[in-house]
Amino acid sequence: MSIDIETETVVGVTHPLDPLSRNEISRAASILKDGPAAAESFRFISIELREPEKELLRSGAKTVREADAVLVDRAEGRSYEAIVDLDAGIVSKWTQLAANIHPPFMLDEFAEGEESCRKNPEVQAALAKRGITDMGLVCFEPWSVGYFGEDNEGRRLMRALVFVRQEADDSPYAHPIENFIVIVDLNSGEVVKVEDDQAIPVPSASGNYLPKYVGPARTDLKPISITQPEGASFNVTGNHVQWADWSFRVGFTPREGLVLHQLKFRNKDTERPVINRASLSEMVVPYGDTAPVQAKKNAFDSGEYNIGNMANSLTLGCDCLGEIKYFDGITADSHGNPLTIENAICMHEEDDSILWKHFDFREGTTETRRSRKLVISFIATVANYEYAFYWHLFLDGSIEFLVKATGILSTAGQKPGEKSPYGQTLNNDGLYAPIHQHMFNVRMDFEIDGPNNAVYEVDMEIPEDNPTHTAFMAVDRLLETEQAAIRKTDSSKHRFWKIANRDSKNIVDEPVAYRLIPTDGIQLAAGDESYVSKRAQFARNNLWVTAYDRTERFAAGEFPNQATGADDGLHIWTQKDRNIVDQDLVVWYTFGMHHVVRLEDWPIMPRQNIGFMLEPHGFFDQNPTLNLPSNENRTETTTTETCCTTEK
Ligand code: ABN
Ligand code: CU
Repeated sequence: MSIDIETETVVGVTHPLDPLSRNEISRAASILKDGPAAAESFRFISIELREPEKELLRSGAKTVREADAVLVDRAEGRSYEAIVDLDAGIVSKWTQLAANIHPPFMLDEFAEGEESCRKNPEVQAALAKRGITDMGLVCFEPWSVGYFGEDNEGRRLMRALVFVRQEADDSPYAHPIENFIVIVDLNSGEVVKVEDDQAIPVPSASGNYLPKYVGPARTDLKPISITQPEGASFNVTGNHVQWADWSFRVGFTPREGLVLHQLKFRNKDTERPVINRASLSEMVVPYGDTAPVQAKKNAFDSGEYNIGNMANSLTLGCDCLGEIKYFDGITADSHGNPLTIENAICMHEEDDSILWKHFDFREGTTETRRSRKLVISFIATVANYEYAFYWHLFLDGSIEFLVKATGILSTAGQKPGEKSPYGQTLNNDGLYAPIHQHMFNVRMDFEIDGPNNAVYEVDMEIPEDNPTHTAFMAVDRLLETEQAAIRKTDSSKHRFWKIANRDSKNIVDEPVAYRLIPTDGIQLAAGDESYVSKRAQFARNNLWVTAYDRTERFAAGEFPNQATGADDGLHIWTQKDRNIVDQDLVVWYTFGMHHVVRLEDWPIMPRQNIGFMLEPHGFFDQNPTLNLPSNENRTETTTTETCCTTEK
């Protein structure tokens, strides 16, 4: 047996849940090119691991390495799904998708689409009429055309928003060319339409944030250095991580970015399953402005653009601080070549202030224990915005999913002197940023002490018999079917949801459980009749629970790009109204940020935190962290006292 120093895996041994290696991606592509995708016109949207069936994995039986691939034949404009058996070297399934199905953008198409616009004579002439002639400074932002009731004749289309920089590293978002849109056929590269409506002077005031524009940096902040003289407390073997009582496997897909598999917590020498698989399943960013260009802005950053493909290579000291373990993200370009996003995932420990404390005022003694969290994260740039996604695992069994939204507002132009009621005017030069929402859905295949779980809604209730007028209590209500489990947050009832295993009881004979604290539990503001709401029905409600089906992966469906929303997604699957009591079930939580823009969000937005918590709720028999040392952070002490224990 030999160990690869770089990856710490046993050479030649791959866990069935490990993402495809570069070699496996190349092999999948060449098997397809030698088979049904031989024509030069085929492009690869994605090539990723086809995860083995859960039951097969659980049984310990040998699994086959398989790839799921999505392709488009640019010549005929049709898309295909393929399964490639990498062990046998064959294409085991090849399916032509319906003509109205349009897979996400490929990475290469961002640049290709922009180039198609830039070199088009009609675009050049229309911009020249607006006084814009230096095409090198014009930015065509490659948004999807979305769906607004039109017949696009089966074409995959890009709807470019247009901005113009004043010099190469100027921020384009300060200078929108309002009422100017270019529609491009992504397959042919043809400019299909130039929408050149009422010209508004392009705002010219700068929106730059680079040091060379904003001047010298302040010098009063002293360095904070994070040191872990004995190294980090995690052990990593390949993609398997063990930290404190937690263990899990790290995954990465083009669509979701970071995936956590087989998350378990060791308790009294038993590895207890908590979540089998957790990931971002979809996003939508709808804008509330009715202005012609703005009303069609609604980005499904996962399903339209494959947010994992847009993951950044992270940098020590900037994106992550401390003793870091990085994982690469491996994906494919449009020709099926493997593409490594180096250091796409960062993992490190962070101090987290106190975990618990008590000062015994009678005895004059104090016990304090510090909290720390394991942070596993990735950051994606989706044109103007950055989204940093963090899973936080805490010593007491709590889990947090946190999104930090930063980057640059998607802006619009108005006549100088006017103030759109649909956004925040940002300067006196015609620039504003429309109101919008950032809606996220996280899919969690729970497995609390085993696959069969149930979900309760817990509300505060005031009993009728309330002689003291002080009564309130928490009342559990079992959610029995998929329809009954389509729920909204209700802060007036202090609502939360509990995922329980009714066959596994705690010390007081109650089902062990985790609770989902529905913070940031907002809903879609766009009306139900709007196209975006029909496509993003997952965001009309906060909680959805489905009976496990491996084909139900993404909240807005497998292929939401240009989709109507009538065929796929949570709202369709839950029409089956399956039983979800003591079943293998999946919990989907929708949360978000209602972004009423403020001046401070310009020219670059200080991060806004959005997320939710999962906390053990009777999962343990008592606080599981009594065994924490009191002196772990002591540096030097001259007394016999440790810093977190003071005895009389
Ligand atoms: N945020 C919408 C988007 C994503 C990728 C590329 C262009 C636009
Ligand atoms: Cu925003």
